[in-house]
Amino acid sequence: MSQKVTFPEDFWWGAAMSGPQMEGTFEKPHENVMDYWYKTSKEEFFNGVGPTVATDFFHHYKEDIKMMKSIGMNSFRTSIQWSRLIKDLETGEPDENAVKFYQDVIDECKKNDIILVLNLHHFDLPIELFQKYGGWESKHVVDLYAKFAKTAFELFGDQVHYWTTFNEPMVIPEAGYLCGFHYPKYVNKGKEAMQVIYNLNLASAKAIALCHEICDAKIGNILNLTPAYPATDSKEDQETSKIVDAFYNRSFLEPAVHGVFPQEMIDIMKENDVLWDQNEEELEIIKNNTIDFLGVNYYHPKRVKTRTTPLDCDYWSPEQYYEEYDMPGKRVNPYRGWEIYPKAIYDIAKNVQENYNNIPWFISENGMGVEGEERYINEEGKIEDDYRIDFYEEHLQLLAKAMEEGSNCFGYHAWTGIDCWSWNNAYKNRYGFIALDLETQKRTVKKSGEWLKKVTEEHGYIAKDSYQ
Ligand code: BGP
Repeated sequence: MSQKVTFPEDFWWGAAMSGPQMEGTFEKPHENVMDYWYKTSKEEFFNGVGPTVATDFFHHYKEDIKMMKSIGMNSFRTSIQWSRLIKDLETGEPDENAVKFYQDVIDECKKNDIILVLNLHHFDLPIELFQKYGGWESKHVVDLYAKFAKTAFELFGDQVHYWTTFNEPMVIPEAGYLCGFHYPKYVNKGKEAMQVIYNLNLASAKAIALCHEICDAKIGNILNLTPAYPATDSKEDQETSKIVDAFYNRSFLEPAVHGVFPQEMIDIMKENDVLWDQNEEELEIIKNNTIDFLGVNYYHPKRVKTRTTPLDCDYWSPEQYYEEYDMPGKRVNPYRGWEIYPKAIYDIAKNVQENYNNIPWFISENGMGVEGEERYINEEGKIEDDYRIDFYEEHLQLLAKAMEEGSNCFGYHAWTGIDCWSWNNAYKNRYGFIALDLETQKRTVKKSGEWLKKVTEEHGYIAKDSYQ
């Protein structure tokens, strides 16, 4: 029997994007780590395409914001690039062109009655701060980030009502220091990764303190929560999944909401002599400056089993406690290689409800990247991305169920509004409600964009199936 899946009338519908993936590098006073990575290793990027032009939001923001509004979005997130806004990285003095650009984006959102969420960091540390100070391993960089945040709040804090300190902070140590996916591409540097986790939490708390002092706005943090499911019911695998959860999820979720770090994580670090450098004053700052709301990026779960073969490296790493479990029969998005498991969205929602004060939260990213979408173009020139609509409907149904049971979710943002550049996949996998022609920069609404409009008008949709 068909069932209507409904959402509150004031629910946020929208999408997330980010400065470094959208704007292009025009007129930026500094390069960020991703710009530098591309400049020095072009061959590592799909078809050699870099962030230089990207989706050219820098020149197209007016039409883009209008177009996003036209497909029903009432809210959207983008990020201010540190490497664009700040001219003098040591003092936090802003760059005039950048102030004008971000002010224009804010004005355009106001004009179109779109709630803007401004994020302060989307993997885009200015490269000089990595080269001079070692990047996020350095507490001086934490203070420079706080200066950047202060400048942003002073400039725009009276006009932007929702801020976030970081996008997926865990990806910085995980992809940059443990797995080697992102610049600086270190592998298994566990001790350094732990210091980065601590410093990012400290930076977030410092920015929250400044936001509350300077503006009348709410501030959150956007975390990629990847529930860690054990391969079997065995006690060992269950314990392993708790350790993985502590290092990869709770390392940011606990301090963000409760102001403290997970005790089992601290115990393991102490046992292995890799505890980060911390002091009482900093821990107080983290304790006293927690988030007002939580953003959750959810793409795929993490399936884990207890490690049976020793990790081949000289460094300590949380990976020595577990191995990825390749579950037979799992659904996978073949273009990105990520498991599709909508039920995790329900599990996340219940976890936030039951263990994190039922804090107001929203899905800040969820989506499906597909390669070669031009094969789905119909006679009218529109991409018929039914697979994406199915993906959203399945996830939303599980979200609605958790909300019916009381989880305090106030919105759903997809990744992404308009196809955008990605960290070394460049434009291989497309995620947008709106297609981008890279040659002409022409934007065309996809079928999923039309679907979104209808969903927002009807505050829900009729489910094709009942997903569990
Ligand atoms: C998230 C990031 C986004 C975006 C998305 C899709 O982790 O916050 O920036 O890129 O993933 O992933 P990808 O672009 O790697 O396919």
